[in-house]
Amino acid sequence: MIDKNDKPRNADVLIAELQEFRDEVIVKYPKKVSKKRAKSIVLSDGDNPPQIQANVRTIPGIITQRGCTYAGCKGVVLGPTRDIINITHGPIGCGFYSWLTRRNQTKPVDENDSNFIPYCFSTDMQDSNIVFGGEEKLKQAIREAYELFHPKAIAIFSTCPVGLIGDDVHRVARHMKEEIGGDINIFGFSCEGYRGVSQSAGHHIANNGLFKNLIGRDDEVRGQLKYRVNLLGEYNIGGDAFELERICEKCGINLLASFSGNSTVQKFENAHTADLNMVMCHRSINYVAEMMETAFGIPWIKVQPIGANSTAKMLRKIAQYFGDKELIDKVEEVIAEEMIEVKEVLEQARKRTVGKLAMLFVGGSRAHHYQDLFEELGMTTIAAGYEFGHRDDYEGRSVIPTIQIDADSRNIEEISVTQDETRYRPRKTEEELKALEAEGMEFSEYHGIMKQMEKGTLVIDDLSHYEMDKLIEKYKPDVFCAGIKEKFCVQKMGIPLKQLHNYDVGGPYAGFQGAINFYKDIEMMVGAAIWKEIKAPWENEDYVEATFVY
Ligand code: CFM
Repeated sequence: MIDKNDKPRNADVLIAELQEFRDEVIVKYPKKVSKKRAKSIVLSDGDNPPQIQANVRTIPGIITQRGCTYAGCKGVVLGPTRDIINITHGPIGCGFYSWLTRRNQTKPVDENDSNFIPYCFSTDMQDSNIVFGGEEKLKQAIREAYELFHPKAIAIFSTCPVGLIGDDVHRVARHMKEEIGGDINIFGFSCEGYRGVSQSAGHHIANNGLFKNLIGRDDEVRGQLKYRVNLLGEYNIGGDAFELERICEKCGINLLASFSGNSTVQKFENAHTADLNMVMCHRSINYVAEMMETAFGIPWIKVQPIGANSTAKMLRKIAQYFGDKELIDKVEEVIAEEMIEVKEVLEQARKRTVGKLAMLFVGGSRAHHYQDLFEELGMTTIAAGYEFGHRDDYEGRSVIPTIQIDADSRNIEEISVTQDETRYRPRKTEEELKALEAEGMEFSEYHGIMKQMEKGTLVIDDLSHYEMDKLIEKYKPDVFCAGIKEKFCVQKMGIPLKQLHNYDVGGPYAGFQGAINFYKDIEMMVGAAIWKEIKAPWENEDYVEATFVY
């Protein structure tokens, strides 16, 4: 089907064709669908990103990449914390499919440190619970979990049926906190799968819960007093957080908490004693950054430690913020040291990667971040998009005031946060902040994916399976980045697919060592001759036959 040898390689030719492609694809849909999809498929335009339709419902019948609100809350934001028992209140499938598939890792400090990540806790709701209510079963599950493990905290996550039948997980949480007594922290999340249009709603609900139930409960100032930072939106997939912890430690930066890779209850409770919040994944955690700034006075900046140059940039930003010569010098020394191996491996990899094409369709931030790594490899991203990003993740935060709030967004609780009476403490004076801004430092800002993409390249929100097939057929990218749902369909078309959610079996990809890993993995994928040999079953046979195995 795909002849990889006759693919057009000239970027200008490609870009000219992209507009045509967009129209061809849209035309194939029924009229109403076509009208709607047209608003989510746009061409990037340098510094003037066009308006894109995002964070709206997927059209029924379209095969989407998206996940559900429960996945965003339980799987994404709270899942990576090792010492909370996360109980899924619902049918067993919801718990099972969110059990370890994301490859978020953790490292207990010693054998007394709790680690519940390898477990799957579920109330395993049955038909009778749906009919007669599941609250008693949930209470029983909490009692059982407490007796077995004596955790510091238990969180309850609602799945779709819980909302439909009206079980009140918050009431159960209060009841069980009283029953168990002591200082156990028990809290619930109304993160039913259907509550929002995607997992993005779950992030917001999780952020609210983090703020209400965990952040700010422990005021003790621990560890070194200088350079105290948090890293928000880093989930330790494939060990990313371990690499970033290593780099911070080497520079003498005190990373108090990452939200929530390799985290613990205590790290969340104590995070408000930091002097700077760095936001890595804007989509999933910008709410926590905003709330912590309002309540405690901690400024936040967007960082992006995916790619060796981007990691260096992040370190320089931290050093610039603290403005301490000692840190500035140390950071430069570490960058110089780390870059030696980075350059060696990159030079080797580039022999096979320069000029190759990539497409990235993942989540709400990686489709952007990973473009830096491809850039370092000399590859062009000709099409990219998020599954569930909002307009600000595409066009930049400046469009936030113009985003229309629809019924689906209103469904998510907005908590009002005010300045903490005793603990609000501006980390910098107005003048200091202004001086930093004059030097080019940007606070509370994210410019989105589109400004980085080459003019004329395709940006597609909530890519459908049909659109993906067409993109691959026409452009024959050298690597397609997406997730497990796309992986084998794409590979059957003779194109290697890199999972950018769980990294397949790879990682870490963050930081300097992560960049090295990525260069090697991508070099191997785009340089392998085997993909040309792959024939999908339908290319050899008129029809595909299968027999049942049971
Ligand atoms: Fe943020 Fe993530 Fe992502 Fe995300 Fe995700 Fe993920 Fe992702 Mo999968 S929090 S938005 S909801 S960076 S699980 S670690 S890879 S879709 S791009």
